[in-house]
Amino acid sequence: MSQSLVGIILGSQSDLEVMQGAAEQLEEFGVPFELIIASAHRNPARVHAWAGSAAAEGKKVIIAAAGKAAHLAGVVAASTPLPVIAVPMRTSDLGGLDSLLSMVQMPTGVPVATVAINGAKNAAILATQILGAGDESWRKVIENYKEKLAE
Ligand code: RP5
Repeated sequence: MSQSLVGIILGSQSDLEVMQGAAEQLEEFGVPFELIIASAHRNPARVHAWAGSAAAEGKKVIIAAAGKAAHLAGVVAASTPLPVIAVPMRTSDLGGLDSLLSMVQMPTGVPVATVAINGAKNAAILATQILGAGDESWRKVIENYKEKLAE
């Protein structure tokens, strides 16, 4: 199996259905990825260990999806030099505005790139674009994708 270039981390099993959209898009692009479920609240040690070793393992980008008081992307960003893309999950009480504000309002110094509420597919596209910034073959994948979009 190829080395994972993208790491996807979900705060809960309940985020998986939406985040399949990111996994499917990466599969379509041929980007190798790893997906784990670990909560910043329930499994902080596991999150810290996973994020802390991601760069050394060869990952280039992280996608972190969580809902409600969604600390996960920020916690991951605190533990890795890799770029982190945050996906705010739609929630039953506040519609995902809670998740969105928790992610997009990161204080200066620890940025995360936040996509739309439930924006799983965009997270995968952005992750591949980040790969493409330093690798011609991934850039070509995005160019082909954009050509198809325009058709
Ligand atoms: C967050 O709380 C998860 O990311 C999920 O979106 C939300 C609800 O989690 P569950 O109670 O469904 O496990 O930690």
